Amino acid sequence: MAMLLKTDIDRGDAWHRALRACLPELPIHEWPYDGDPAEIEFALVWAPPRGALSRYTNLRAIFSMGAGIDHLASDPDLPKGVPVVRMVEPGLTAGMIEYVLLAVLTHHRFMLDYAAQQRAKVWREISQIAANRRRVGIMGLGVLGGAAAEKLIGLDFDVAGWSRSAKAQAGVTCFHGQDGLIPFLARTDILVCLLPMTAETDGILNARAFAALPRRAALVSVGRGGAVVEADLLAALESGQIGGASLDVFRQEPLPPDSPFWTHPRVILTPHVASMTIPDSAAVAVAANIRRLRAGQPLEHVVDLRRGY
Ligand code: NDP
Ligand code: OXD
Repeated sequence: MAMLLKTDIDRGDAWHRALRACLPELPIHEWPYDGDPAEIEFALVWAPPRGALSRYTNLRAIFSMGAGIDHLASDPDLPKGVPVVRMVEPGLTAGMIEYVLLAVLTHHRFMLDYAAQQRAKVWREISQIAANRRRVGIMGLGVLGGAAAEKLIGLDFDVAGWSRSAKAQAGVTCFHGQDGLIPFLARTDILVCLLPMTAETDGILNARAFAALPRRAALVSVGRGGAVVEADLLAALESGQIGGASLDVFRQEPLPPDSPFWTHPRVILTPHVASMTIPDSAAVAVAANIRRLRAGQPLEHVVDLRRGY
């Protein structure tokens, strides 16, 4: 039996090396694989074409190469009854913590304003605000949101989180569900969106949500672009309701060249790189899960496809 590997960016060699070190007994076949489909027991994939996994009739698990599984859940021909496992691994978490801290500190310390002043050769101090007076709100208090919250608390920010179900995390003011959304937004100066893409989160950051934030709040969008209604965000940036945004994910990726976000002076834009799965640490996590399955134990981090994450 073997594993089918379809990587995100061109990192096939790194994945082969990492997987071979952790699973020396398991042959790895890189996509596209023309051999016997019956050999494939596991798939570790990023964004396979629709229907492509349906030919592997002996699949026991599909491992998403990323934390998000929308690239799989959107496939109507995904093999039925095969567990889909999202990526939870320390390298991916560490990268997201770095990006969220970088973005929150950028807005907290007025770096967009100072960049504009630099372009205009203006020497002017803006009054600093203590971190404990800055209210950061994290939408999606899961593996990544929870880890980012912990580090922000370490920097003394006033941190809240919003999730689907009720949660408790030390130092975090927790809100949940539809009833908790507007009160959560109303106390948030810097909003970090780390929600997965689901039917419920589609377009959740819309004009109503932006209006609920304090004036000149900042947005850090790192979950999925579909959460943001881009026209509403542009309008909120134009009106000054949103003071600045760090945008890593977009409804259409790559972002079309005519998108106004490319040149917006109040936007910092990155090409969906807030974090990346790191082959060395991810292979350890995938191998541990495969060993659990072989030992007759339940797989960890299996997603609920009906819920969408
Ligand atoms: P988790 O599944 O651990 O956490 C998801 C969180 O979102 C949970 O707290 C969940 O609530 C909450 N949530 C989901 N749906 C809703 C809803 N309708 N209302 C309120 N809260 C909701 O995921 P991860 O933290 O591992 O990853 C989050 C997302 O980050 C990924 O799905 C992916 O899209 C994105 N990502 C982006 C990357 C990038 O480079 N830009 C890199 C990696 C991930 P509850 O706790 O109640 O279940
Ligand atoms: C992920 C991503 O879901 O990189 O891991 O977007």
